[in-house]
Amino acid sequence: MKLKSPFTSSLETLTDRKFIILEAEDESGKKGWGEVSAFSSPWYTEETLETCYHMLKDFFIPELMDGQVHHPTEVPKLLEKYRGNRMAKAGVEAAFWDLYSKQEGRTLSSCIGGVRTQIPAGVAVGMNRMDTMLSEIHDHLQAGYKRIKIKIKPGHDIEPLKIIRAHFPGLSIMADANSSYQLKDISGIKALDQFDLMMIEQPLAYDDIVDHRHLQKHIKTPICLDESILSADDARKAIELGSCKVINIKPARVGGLTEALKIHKVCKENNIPVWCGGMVETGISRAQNIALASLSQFTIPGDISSSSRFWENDIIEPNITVENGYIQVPQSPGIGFDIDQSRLSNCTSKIDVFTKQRMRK
Ligand code: OSB
Ligand code: MG
Repeated sequence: MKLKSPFTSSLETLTDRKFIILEAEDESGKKGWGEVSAFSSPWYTEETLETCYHMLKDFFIPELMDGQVHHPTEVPKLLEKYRGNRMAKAGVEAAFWDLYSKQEGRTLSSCIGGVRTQIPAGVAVGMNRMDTMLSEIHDHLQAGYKRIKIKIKPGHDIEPLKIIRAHFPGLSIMADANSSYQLKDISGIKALDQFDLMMIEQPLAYDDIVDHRHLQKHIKTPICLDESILSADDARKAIELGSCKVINIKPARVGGLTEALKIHKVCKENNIPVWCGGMVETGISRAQNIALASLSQFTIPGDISSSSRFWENDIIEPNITVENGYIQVPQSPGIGFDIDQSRLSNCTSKIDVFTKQRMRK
């Protein structure tokens, strides 16, 4: 799927997006949908769509076909013996969650303990020319977004934030560094305190928890961890150390909704606010994210925007829309959106079918 316009972070410019879309079907023909939102190259996590395909085809799907899944939380248990590869695991678990909620005739939100009927929308703005960024932010505010996230990196931080803050004095702004700073840049990061940011996301290394603790002691701006929180245990350790004051939860990054729910629980017990991140993904993942963000500890608007933020044509119907800054949590069973089959087949390049029969040796 081609993005409407390129999206640039400290690490990568995305112009096109490929996905693995999973459809899980039960004996009665009910279907559930999931998405693997790994990227084509390993710039955000170590996984790629190719490694995910390999994991799914050669390990995860055969394992699930051999076993019995009565509830989606059993998916991570069955896959536990395979290390890592969280995005591949999250994609297949997502299909089971959608299928399970449809079998139950309930919304995904209610199956996972959601309490909100609408969630506040937020939007991420990539690095760009200053005038482009300003008009983009202006348009997003016009469309009702409550919160803007700006991508930053050393050398592209103070200046853009100064200008943006001057143009939008009361705006809720957060900044995402995607691990582009080092501990020795501490004075540069401290200078960001003047902009009254809601938080700075993942300033230091993608796999660091300890150095963020040192940094947090020296800056006022709350640190939010994204890349370095892969599990509920990571969340517990980061909170215990004081390495962050906020956590971004993305089901894809942590191995699926079950682990995301565990992180939510740890954060709730420790009064750490959370928000739901995004991966420039299709409506299938966005729908799952909406359900997740309906849980009580999601008190901060996440990177959950409308289908039209990145796509001319999303693969779900109806499209996700933002009204007065909010997205309604859908009321129909499962993820609550249908798949636009013709749109999906138009952008599909390859289909594999796995059945119990075929998997039996
Ligand atoms: O770091 O949060 C991130 C997009 C792709 C990969 C990582 C990140 C992002 C975003 C945009 O910041 C989130 C979105 O709107 O989908
Ligand atoms: Mg991030």
